[in-house]
Amino acid sequence: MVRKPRAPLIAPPDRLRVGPFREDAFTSRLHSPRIAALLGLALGVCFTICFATGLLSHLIQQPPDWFTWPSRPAGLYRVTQSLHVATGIAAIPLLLAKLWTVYPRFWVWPPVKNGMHLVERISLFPLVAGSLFLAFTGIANIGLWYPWRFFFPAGHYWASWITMGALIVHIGAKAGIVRREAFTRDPASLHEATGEGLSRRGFLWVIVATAGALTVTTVGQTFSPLNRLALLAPRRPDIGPQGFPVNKSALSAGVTDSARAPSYRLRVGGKVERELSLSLDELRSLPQVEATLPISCVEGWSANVAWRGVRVRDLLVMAGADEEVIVSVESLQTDGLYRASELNPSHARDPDTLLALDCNGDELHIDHGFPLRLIGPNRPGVMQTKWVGELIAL
Ligand SMILES: Nc1nc2c(c(=O)[nH]1)N[C@H]1C(S)=C(S)[C@@H](COP(=O)(O)O)O[C@H]1N2
Ligand SMILES: [Mo]
Repeated sequence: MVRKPRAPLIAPPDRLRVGPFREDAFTSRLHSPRIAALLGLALGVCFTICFATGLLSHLIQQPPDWFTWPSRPAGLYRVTQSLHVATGIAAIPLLLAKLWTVYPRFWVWPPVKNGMHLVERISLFPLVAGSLFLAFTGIANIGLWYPWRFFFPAGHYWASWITMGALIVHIGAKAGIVRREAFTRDPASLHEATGEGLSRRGFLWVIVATAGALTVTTVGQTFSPLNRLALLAPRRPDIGPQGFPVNKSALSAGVTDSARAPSYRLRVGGKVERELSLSLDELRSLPQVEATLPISCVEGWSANVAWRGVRVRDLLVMAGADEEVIVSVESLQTDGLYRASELNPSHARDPDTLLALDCNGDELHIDHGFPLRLIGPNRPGVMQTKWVGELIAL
């Protein structure tokens, strides 16, 4: 069956066809559907990985009833969050190149062909604005720079849903052209277009090289063989007191006095048979356990550290807490979003979930959480509470 081409909704008068609306207004051969399709594919892959890993991180930090994040494999969060940040960074040059390639389409004539075309064009606004917003807020967060009033995780999270919704509409509208341009055309057609300046193939190489260079100069913040190349990463995982970075110092958390107070006691309370109150000497006289575990910050850096301390599980058994209990780990810090975190039963019972007294062979530095910090396998850095004062069985 041959479909009749649909008539335009309204036919705009030809005398409006001036400036960028002229037929030959954009001459570069780089504004090509084939480049747009290839970049679109690469962006689709980056966005999907970035969205899935970001969603996962959100679920881990704010678990709904149906979601439980296990404590094993110990390094899984480190991998998913590194992927989130790396794909987000690689998407930026791809996105800018794609916008440049397709922006002449903004002036297509007639501006609206039919209802579907209108929906597709409207969906470009949340797609482009959302992508730019996510890229900007993500990069700013990596640099701990918050030039806005909203709460970063919430804004970044909701923008990602809007962007992905618009992306699905966009993919629906463009699947045919991508199939044709990226898969069924002869690769030699990249040579086809004549004209001056950069070739299409050269343009694609520049973009791939830029995305690659950005990845290589940032991923060393989590992938140690590339440490020395992490020129653009704000954190080097091997630099900081005791050989690894600090996200929040004791001074800025306002705990310098309470953490050093001789009257310091770890309290274990809530739904327990016996409340405990343990001095540092008493904690040191309990069985000490060693574990090498990463700090995996949501901002993409991670560092492996050798920890030593008391098992949370042992303390819960001493206090007579239920096996299935959720434990709130509370800091001496009196305010701040990250002053407490929860251990689900999988994490609370894990033999490597510790309240650490030492790291890399020495007593904890105060910026790493002296006198006592939580460290457990497969947890985001924000949930590795420092300066722990209390465990509360909920
Ligand atoms: N009490 C408290 N603990 C905290 C934080 C905090 O702000 N307050 N920041 C967390 C974050 S975001 C990270 S990445 C890790 C970093 O630990 P480090 O400073 O020892 O590397 O500590 C976590 N523990
Ligand atoms: Mo963090």
